[in-house]
Amino acid sequence: MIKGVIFDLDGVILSTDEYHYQAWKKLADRLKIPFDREKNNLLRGVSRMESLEIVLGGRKFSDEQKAEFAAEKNETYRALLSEMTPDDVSDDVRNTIKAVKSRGIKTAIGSSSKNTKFILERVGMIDEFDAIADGNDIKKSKPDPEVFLVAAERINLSPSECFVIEDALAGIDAASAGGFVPIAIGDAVKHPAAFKTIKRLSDILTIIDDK
Ligand code: B16
Ligand code: MG
Repeated sequence: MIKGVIFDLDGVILSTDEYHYQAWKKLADRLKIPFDREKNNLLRGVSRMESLEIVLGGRKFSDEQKAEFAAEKNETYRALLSEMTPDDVSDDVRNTIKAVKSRGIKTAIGSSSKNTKFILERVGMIDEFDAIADGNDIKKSKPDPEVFLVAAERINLSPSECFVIEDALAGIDAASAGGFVPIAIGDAVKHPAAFKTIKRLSDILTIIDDK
């Protein structure tokens, strides 16, 4: 039986994945590096510095320049985030989290983002989950399972008792590697290791009730 649901943040709870895209696109355009939505999909769930390496595509820059590029992207991203309000949370997401909790199931966030708490504060969801594990808690980002293992430990559950909801291929890899039950949404639905694929978050309620 499922006792916990660990939600990814960007691209699952919120559409901040679009802001990541816009911020990387702005940097890539400035550096005259080709960047499109397909390439952006490779950045889902991956840490900021690893994402930068993918954006740069092997072009040579010093570590100092790379640190500046990452800071520049984060500044653009944070400016977009600072415009967010509770209205950015969809009714489907709000109602699903409420319905999961009403079944006595624990909830957690498992995100690679170091901006997780800033985002959750902006949209008024900082107290919504039983636990938050994010990019500040881990050494290795997805596809390593570390962030989900930290989240599961914080809600006192073992991986096999938890769903992990992910929009990233790297996130499904991470969930599988950690022994979680991976549920895919968005770009991740093409991953063959997904236990189930969903179109909208509320679809997990049927899967929970069937399992
Ligand atoms: P930051 P998630 C991930 O969040 C994003 O999918 C990924 O695109 C981003 O590079 C990563 O967080 C780090 O984010 O620069 O804010 O620390 O999908 O795991 O919630
Ligand atoms: Mg994501």
